Amino acid sequence: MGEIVTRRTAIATIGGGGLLLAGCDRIASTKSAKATFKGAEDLTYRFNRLITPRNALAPEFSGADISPIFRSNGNASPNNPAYAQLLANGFADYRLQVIGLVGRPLSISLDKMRTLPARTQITRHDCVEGWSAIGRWTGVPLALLLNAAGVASAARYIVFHCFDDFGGTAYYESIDLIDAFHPQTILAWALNGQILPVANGAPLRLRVERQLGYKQAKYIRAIEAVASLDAIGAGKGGYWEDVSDYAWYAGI
Ligand SMILES: Nc1nc2c(c(=O)[nH]1)N[C@H]1C(S)=C(S)[C@@H](COP(=O)(O)O)O[C@H]1N2
Ligand SMILES: [Mo]
Repeated sequence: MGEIVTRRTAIATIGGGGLLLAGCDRIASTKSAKATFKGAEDLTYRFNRLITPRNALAPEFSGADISPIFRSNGNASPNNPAYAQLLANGFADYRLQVIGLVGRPLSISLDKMRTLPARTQITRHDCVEGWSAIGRWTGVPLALLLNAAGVASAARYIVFHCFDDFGGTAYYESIDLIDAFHPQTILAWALNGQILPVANGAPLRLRVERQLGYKQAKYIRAIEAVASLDAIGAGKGGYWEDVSDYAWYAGI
């Protein structure tokens, strides 16, 4: 039962978001049409929240279901000197920054991340471009880091700042606190039992399993707790949301 409801919601979400707009550029370019789509997206988001329990889990699969190859999409190798330097040294000098509206900002090495309690999950990744892959992810629950940092009560979103860029604009994404504290939301450092490859987001990438592929930020440099998304990029909360009107809440 629950699965059917979830699928229907996914279709509604995609229809109200990026794919529909991609097919309707002319209509969407008028201001009022954009406002209507935005309204529909907000409604879909609220509807999803109404019918899906706060901590509903995304489906998990068995080892036999793992895709032989987990393809890479978007940037596959950040074109950034700071990243290249970190990579050349096996990320020994990498520090994940946890900043913004937190009581105790954190700066955590990859070695430290690998000693923290980890969660492993086999899940399906769905990209809006029309492909899916099942992979086994291991990483640190984001909730653990956020609790260690002490998220301030004014915070409403968690923003992910990435090393890679498109035409000079660094990739960024954001999620709300419900997804940030969801048990399957992890900062993955391994894929299919191997150290996370560069093509899939080394050294750390987000897995937020109830949303589409573009929300799964790779090459994470910093995590920032914020009260509003207004000052992040153009204000819609993510790179593709800002440049292509993709839905901010990409529920599946
Ligand atoms: N930093 C960063 N994160 C990113 C992207 C990107 O280009 N840069 N692409 C997104 C898209 S559209 C998808 S489908 C997935 C692809 O993840 P993969 O390369 O592991 O398949 O990462 C998402 N996160
Ligand atoms: Mo994607």
